[in-house]
Amino acid sequence: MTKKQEPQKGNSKTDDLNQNTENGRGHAMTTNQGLKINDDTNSLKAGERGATLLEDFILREKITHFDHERIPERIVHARGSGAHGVFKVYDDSLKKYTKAAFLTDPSRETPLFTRFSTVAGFRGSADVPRDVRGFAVKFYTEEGNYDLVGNNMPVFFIQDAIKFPDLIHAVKPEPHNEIPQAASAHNTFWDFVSLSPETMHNIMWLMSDRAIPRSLRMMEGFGIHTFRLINEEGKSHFVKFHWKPLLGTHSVVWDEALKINGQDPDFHRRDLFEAIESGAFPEWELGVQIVPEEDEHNFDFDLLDPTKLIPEEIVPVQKVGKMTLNRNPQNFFAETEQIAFHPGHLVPGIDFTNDPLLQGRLFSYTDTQLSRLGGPNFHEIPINRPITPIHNNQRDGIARMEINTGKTSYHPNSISQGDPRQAKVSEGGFASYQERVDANKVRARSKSFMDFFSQPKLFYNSLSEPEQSHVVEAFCFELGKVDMPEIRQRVVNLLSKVDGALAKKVADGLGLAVKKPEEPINHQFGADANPQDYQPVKVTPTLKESPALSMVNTIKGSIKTRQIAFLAADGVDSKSLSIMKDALESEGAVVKIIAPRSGFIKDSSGNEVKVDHSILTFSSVLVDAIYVPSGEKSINTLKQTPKVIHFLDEAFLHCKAIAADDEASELVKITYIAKYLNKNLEKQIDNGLLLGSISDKNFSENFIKAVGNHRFFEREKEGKIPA
Ligand code: HDE
Repeated sequence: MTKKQEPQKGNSKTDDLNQNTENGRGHAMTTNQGLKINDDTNSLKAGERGATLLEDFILREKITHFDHERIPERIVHARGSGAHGVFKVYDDSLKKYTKAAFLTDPSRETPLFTRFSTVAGFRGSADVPRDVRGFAVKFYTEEGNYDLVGNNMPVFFIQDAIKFPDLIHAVKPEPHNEIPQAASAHNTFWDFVSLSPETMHNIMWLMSDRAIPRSLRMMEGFGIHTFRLINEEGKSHFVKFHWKPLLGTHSVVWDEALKINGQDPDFHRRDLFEAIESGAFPEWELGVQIVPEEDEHNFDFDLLDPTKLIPEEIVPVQKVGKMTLNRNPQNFFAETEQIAFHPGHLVPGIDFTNDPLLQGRLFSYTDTQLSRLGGPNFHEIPINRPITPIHNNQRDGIARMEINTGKTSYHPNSISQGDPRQAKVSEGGFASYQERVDANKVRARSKSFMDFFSQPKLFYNSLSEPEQSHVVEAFCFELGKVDMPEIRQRVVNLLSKVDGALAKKVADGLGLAVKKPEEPINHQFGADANPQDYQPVKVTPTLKESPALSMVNTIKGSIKTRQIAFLAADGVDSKSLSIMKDALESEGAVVKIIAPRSGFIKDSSGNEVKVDHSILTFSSVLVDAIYVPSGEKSINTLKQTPKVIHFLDEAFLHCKAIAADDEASELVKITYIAKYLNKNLEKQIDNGLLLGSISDKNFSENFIKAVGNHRFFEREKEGKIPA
């Protein structure tokens, strides 16, 4: 385990939050009015066995506060986990594009708070449904708060904000019975999708392994929309923002995700919390794709269309700085729950474009806080307030904290000498980018948004074979849960526009045929619009494949923070255990001793070894790899423990690295791994199944390599073992 580091102290946001922290250690208990409490255990009664008295203000205060503890959860992204951190830009190379100081001054360390989330599930739902993940970062800059409110996928389902309530109503539990929780696999979602071809690109990402991340620390982040960077001279460049995790982008497999949600619904939250507590601070590089204004129309898609990405092979991602998450919140509600993000929280040097999805978001995020956080003063909640002072003429409202002194609350005024005054641009005043607009007021969508299929195809073409087959399986699962055949059929028809072979495989899985749709397939247009104006247009894309879209090409090799289960029982060989444990821990991995019972086991030298989890309370889906140390007695006990056999089979099914030392191979031989593959286990099957000896130095090195490879999907080609 990496050594625990002290949380960063004394950055401007930490100091700011400290003003509001409270800790009861060493103090007497009081009411909210500061009165010391003598008895917090018994209410005031008319006699020991008598009725409770209405005058018991201590009881009333306590119960009343309790009755109002809950606030409405977020309409979307209700389930989330967050952490504090810092951002530092590498150099001043972005100066030619932006005047945002936090993006250009390498001497600045900007405090921040990042919240990751699922979208569809309720606040108490599990962490690993098939879903998009929110990736929202609030930078507390010296020029005010800047929020980059993105997702872990680079595109969105819809092109215009006016469809957002429809999309969300379709994916949330169905209104008549509130089923299913945190799942898109149901009629209403796929009904909406089947009638809205613009969803196809994000749907392809949603059906891919990107929708079931291994860890929040191993996800990319994307701002999705095209934004603007504005430099000192007022010149604008288009920009797309990316977050690239230094641990690489990795996922679990679907069968594993289903099981994790039962075994540990807090899987991602726990993983993030524990990594930060142990000092293994997660890191991401901020990347930018910059497009000069003159090149706006040089792409085969519209830069304002949020269902499109700019392939990295066409506009490379420049890595400009690093975010490090280094401190857990002290109180989940006060920080992670009450944080309020808004894509409209800007600083000078960054501005919007006319992406119609972004434009709608600019309204929604403040509006939703009014009911979620109870009024217009949510910016005063400690986690939301900027580190810069706030001076304006806004006043009052529910739960106002600020005591605004002075005789004026309007502008212009003479009584306060005109203060607070407006700031010139040269003083840091924000001035919107002066984009020239000359158009009719219309309810319409641009023809340049009507290519719905070439980027989903690009995404599919760019995936490796196992990734593609996971997409097919995901479609079959999701549509298998749709019980209206006409909806399934419409989705298969749409898929045939993306990729014929994909559509055929999904159709086969569902027992359908691929049919040509007879009617126009886009159903999203106004009552008086000409449907033909909204039908898909065919575009021949410049690129056939974009290798950056496949997780095969992500960063691999590190085993830092990877969880390794050691299966052991009494009599485990002390050397076999300690040599591998030391080797793994020196690379930053986390070893968990799993035994048939809790407490301690005795190793071959008679020493007590602490058991982290009994096999009853643990499962292979919670770890990245498995090692079985030798020791005859231990192996004999494990052989007689059915859950151990299942543990190994399941890890193999999920393509994880497994190593067995000496006689531990005998245990592997009685699993399905041996039966199913029907091969001589003395020989290595793939680089992820290692049957060797701890006395051979290469053994632990090869295991470390195997864990660093993440998964061995080539196993899936041979079929799947029943586990
Ligand atoms: Fe959001 N979104 N969204 N969204 N969104 C919310 O704001 C909304 C969209 C995203 O951890 C809500 O405070 C509309 C795209 C994240 O607190 C709400 C539209 C992207 C989070 C809202 C979108 C996002 C939210 C719910 C279409 C990626 C969680 C609670 C026009 C670029 C932030 C809240 C957190 C949260 C509205 C589309 C990301 C209702 C109307 C596209 C990461 O205001």
